[in-house]
Amino acid sequence: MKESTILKAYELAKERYAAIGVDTDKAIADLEKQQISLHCWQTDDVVGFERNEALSGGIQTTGNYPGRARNIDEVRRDIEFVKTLIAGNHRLNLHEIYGDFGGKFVDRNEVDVEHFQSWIDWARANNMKLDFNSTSFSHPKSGDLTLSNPDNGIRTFWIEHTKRCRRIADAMGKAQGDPCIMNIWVHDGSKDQTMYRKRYREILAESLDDILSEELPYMKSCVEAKLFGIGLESYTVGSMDFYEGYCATRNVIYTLDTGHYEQTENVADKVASLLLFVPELMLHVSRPVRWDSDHVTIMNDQTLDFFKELVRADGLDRAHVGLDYFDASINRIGAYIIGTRATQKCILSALLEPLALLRKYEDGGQGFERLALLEEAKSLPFGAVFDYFNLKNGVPVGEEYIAAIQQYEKDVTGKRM
Ligand code: RNT
Ligand code: ZN
Repeated sequence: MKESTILKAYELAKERYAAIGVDTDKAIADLEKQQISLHCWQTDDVVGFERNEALSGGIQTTGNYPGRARNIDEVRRDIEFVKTLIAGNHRLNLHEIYGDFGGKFVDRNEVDVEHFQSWIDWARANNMKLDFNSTSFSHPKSGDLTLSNPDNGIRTFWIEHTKRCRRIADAMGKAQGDPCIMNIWVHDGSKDQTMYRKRYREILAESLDDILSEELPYMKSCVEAKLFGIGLESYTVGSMDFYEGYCATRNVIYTLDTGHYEQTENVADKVASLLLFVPELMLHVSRPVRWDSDHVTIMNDQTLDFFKELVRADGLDRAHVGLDYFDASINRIGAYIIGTRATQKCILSALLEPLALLRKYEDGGQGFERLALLEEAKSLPFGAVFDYFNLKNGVPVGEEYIAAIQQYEKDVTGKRM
């Protein structure tokens, strides 16, 4: 697209938004500051470098589009490419199974900072900060229960793993001069009815208390709630109620994955409640289709509403934005870009909401005016602002990135057999 056209369109959009009290330049500046934690696992279908085996443990990737990253160099190369197509400076979210194990088998209870040193160096060289995740799925000891397992041997194994992961996250945070956010998600649950709903939750709380008792100044821990996992449909130990209570009583960050709730539930509505009782949120922006399917994030009503609620609750500063989806049925790099840019679009849309005027109407009891402005705001020239944001940051505007990804497929991912 011609630069002058984008600039012209932006000038008109700026004027249009200003008329309802919205400063587009400020919205763009705020969006530029917003880091998104890119989930490394979209590059390789959540396989990692530990066993090179398909994913198991409550989650599943579907599709076999060619071009999966098969090793650490390919993951890094893909992320470096992804960065060239997204405006702003983002983070990389690693899972423990993505360690640099140097061809050796390193079990989960043996993992150490040394296995992530090359990631720390790579991140510094690429001007990226790291976030981290313990990995309790895809392992012979995963079974149905990890941190909530009554079997002491298995439970201790996973406690040790998670404690080690926290120390690795701390080393990452120290090296990057910015806290590394470490997420704990365990798939623990039951396929069929259990007579021990309370017991497993008690054990999980005990395990987490033990894990989180170690003071580590350069990292922050968060725990992820979920509705159910595949093969564990009847009961999830770490349900939403469990983690809400846990986070509120222990002052721990709550991980809100947008795919982890009932399909008819209004996930956006949770933001303003959670923010009253938990210190911060870690977001896993995803797209459930009929279930927690981890489809590529798009700019749909759910995601738009979600970020609007976050901005309305003044919560953007208290939320760590991360992505969590894994689509193996289309070009994986394309999936990455679509989801990241869609997330940015939703954040921008939230930042461009004429909130002051909407609230003025609400305060004045002017329900018609509020609804009318909400409706009109939907067709404001949002796209012109997003195009300008990308142009300003030197990345492809609009659909231009399709060609760039096709080229990368020709040169790189398409050659992976
Ligand atoms: C699973 C959780 C979890 C994982 C990643 C790979 O339902 O959403 O966040 O997707 O840790
Ligand atoms: Zn998630």
